[in-house]
Amino acid sequence: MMMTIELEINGMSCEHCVQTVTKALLGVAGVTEAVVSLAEKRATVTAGEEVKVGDLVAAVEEAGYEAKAVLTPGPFPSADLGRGEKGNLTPGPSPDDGRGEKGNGN
Ligand SMILES: [Cu+2]
Repeated sequence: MMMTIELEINGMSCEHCVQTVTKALLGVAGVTEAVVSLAEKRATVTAGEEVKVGDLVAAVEEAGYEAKAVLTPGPFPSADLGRGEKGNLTPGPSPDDGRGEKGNGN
């Protein structure tokens, strides 16, 4: 089974750096895909479950860049979804509010 690992990459300044980091990531055994974004300082790596985040970080650092695992809480179907969506907040009062739930103890 494949998993997706997100890394924050620091130190990249041009497309060449992107290539270098991409190659470094692809050089890790078990990695099938590595998409590196210069603008976002982000690497999205698709790899087998046996691949450790530490291995990826080490590979990037060996190539001369800084890498840091980006923790994604819970299942994240697509990182593109819900990004910069407007109207995602619920400003209205929720029906459960104002019931005087607190102050029930003591
Ligand atoms: Cu460069």
